[in-house]
Amino acid sequence: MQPPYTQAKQQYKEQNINTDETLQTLAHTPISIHCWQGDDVTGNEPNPTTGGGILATGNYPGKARNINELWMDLEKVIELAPGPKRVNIHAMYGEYTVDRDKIQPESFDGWIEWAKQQKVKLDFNATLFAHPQAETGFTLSSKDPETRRFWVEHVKRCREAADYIGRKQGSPCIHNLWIPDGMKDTAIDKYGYRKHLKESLDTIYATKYSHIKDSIESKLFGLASESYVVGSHDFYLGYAIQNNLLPCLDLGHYHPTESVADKITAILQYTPELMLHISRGVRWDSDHVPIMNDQTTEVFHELIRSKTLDRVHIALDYFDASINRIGAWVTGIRSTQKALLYALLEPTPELIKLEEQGKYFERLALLEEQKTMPMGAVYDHYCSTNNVPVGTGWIREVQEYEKQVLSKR
Ligand code: RNT
Ligand code: ZN
Repeated sequence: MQPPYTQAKQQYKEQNINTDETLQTLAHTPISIHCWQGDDVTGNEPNPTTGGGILATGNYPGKARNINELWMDLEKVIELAPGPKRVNIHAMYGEYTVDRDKIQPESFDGWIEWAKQQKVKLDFNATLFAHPQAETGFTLSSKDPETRRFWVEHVKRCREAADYIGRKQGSPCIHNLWIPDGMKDTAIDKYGYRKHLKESLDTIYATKYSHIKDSIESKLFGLASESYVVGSHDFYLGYAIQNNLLPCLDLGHYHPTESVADKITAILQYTPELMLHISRGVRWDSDHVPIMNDQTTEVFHELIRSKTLDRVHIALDYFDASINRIGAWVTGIRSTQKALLYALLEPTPELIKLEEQGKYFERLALLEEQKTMPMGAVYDHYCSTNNVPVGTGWIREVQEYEKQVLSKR
């Protein structure tokens, strides 16, 4: 009997798909792993607080209690998922004792050093939540000038730090901005808050840097911003187009039946690049562990079919504190890669031909046939050539790590 990969390769070849080339593309597509799955978005500040629209539910034992444990856990995660990775950090994970409007680029030297050892590049997020100055529910759009000044200054310093990181690592660092601003109940002066937000952004982005790419992330609603979100999709889309920034689309930040996939080729007519936060919305929560479902596969189909993969940055964003955190992390990474691989293994030229000929039954049937093609054998081959556990092997490794390390915390 032929090995499964040889068989799969042959089967895909019959559809004019070269699986080796496909895996090359996968091997050149980095996924930016968020650091905050490891400690339920706690961060590394001296007096951590929670709140500000973000909440990790659950209390599964073994959470990283400090930055060294977080690094150690991330190293395990990096080991268990194949392919190129970046690591996405938040300002609150820096090593500093000052307030957030005073942080310095050097506070991230530890991360830069660690990333170098791990052969990963870093991305960055300003942290405008879990802080006393964010307790009113408003930051950059606040009506209080001092609150606005504080957060504008924080984001300015974050962009400076991200530029420092980008320069040191020789690869642009994406600086993403998400703010929790909004209201639980009916807001009246929606225009006023949005005007403040626009002015704050104008001040922030007036400084140009050459080693960062700026992305801005919208949301539909959040904890305590159920009725009104200042930084809505329309707000940031307009701002991004007008100012040549990257919109950041988080898969959990839209109406459940709204297709994020469909937005991609619409937006890319107007912005050079965009940023994705791969997540999974479940009812009110936007941050469940991503799985390979219609939502994720459709997003990647869209990127492959439109040949825009190189214009889109793939980052992860979820936090589940109710299951083994390393397991949650790795599940999301591997599922994201599988969704991408599934899209890469599609006979797109053939489907386009059928579409142009008006052969819509054939288009639908061919699409459905893809679902039972042997993609698993191709992914397993990718794992084995990357020296990562094949198939379910990684689950046992997570269990072992839990026994040896996590259960002792
Ligand atoms: C919040 C946004 C944002 C955060 C991270 C921690 O709804 O999705 O991206 O999850 O910055
Ligand atoms: Zn997000």
